[in-house]
Amino acid sequence: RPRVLSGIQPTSGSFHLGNYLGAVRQWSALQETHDAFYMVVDLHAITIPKDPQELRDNTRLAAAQLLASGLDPDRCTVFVQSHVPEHTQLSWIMECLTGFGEASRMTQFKDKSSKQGADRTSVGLFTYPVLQIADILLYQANQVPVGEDQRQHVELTRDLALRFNGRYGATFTVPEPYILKETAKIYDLQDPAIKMSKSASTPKGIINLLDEPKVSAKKIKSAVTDTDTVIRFDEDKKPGISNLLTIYSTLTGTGIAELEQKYDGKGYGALKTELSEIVGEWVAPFRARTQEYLADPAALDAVLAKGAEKARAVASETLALAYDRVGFLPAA
Ligand code: AQP
Repeated sequence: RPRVLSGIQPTSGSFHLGNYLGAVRQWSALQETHDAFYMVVDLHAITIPKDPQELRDNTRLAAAQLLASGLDPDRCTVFVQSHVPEHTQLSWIMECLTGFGEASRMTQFKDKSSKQGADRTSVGLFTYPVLQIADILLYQANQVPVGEDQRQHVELTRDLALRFNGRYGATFTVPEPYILKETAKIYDLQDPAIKMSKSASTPKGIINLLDEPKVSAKKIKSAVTDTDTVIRFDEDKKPGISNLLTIYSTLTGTGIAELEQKYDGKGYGALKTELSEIVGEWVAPFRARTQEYLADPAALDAVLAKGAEKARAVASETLALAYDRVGFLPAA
């Protein structure tokens, strides 16, 4: 079976709808057809200062949400990045192959560092895409299911895999991004020109899956749309309505054309009210399942320990090969 790998940061508690529709939803589908590895990327999370206890809690919370989203540890490998030291070990080799200029061109780094200012931006935030290269190449992943915002990092991973293979001989699988067009980018409800994001969105613009449904309903009802009244998918002229249609369509499996027909002649209010109900109905079992997994941290930790063991078996083999190719003397 082809292999996939992806990860999510244990940043601030709840996953948001962008994380779920853009990435995690595909992950559970892919576990049926692929040899799938999914991780909570706690090493990436500390590129921005984190309270240690919060990080620990959020790492378990992220793992619980992954399982609640349908990832089945018997059908895929779910683990925590820091449990597999090979990630940082391969990352160093990749740092030595990555140009300073090409790392500087990563738009996510440019955006985040320009907001923080040079002195508050860590070197870790700069090298984060290189750690991501190691994450992917260690598992010889064929595909990387992510949202559009991660495309550039996967492209860099491809460049580096080819560079390593060219210099040292065929070693790494060159991965492809796996990005579904319809859900590649879920937009902020208050500003449909930007992606829904923990760090950039205002609380009103972001739907957190673990929030009370009535909180999310209020946000959906005050989502920014346009002054027209026609419900039609048109990302250029009607980005707000198009975003709501995308969310509605993916959560219910109803085609966009069917939704346009259903809401023909009805106002934006009707769409927003019904979408609020759909989101509320969808999150209820998700929230309950997440709480169940959290209620038994020992069982959750055991799932993660087993996942780390499976992940290390693959990662250590790839790292040993890379160390050998680079010319590191084997430890006697
Ligand atoms: N708005 C989005 N639309 C589609 N996909 C998205 N992803 C994130 N936002 C959207 C995808 O979710 C996966 C996990 O991303 P992450 O670990 O970067 O999660 P995050 O830090 O929670 O994402 P944010 O909110 O975007 O945080 P910031 O802005 O702080 O970096 C990835 O596959 C991502 O593409």
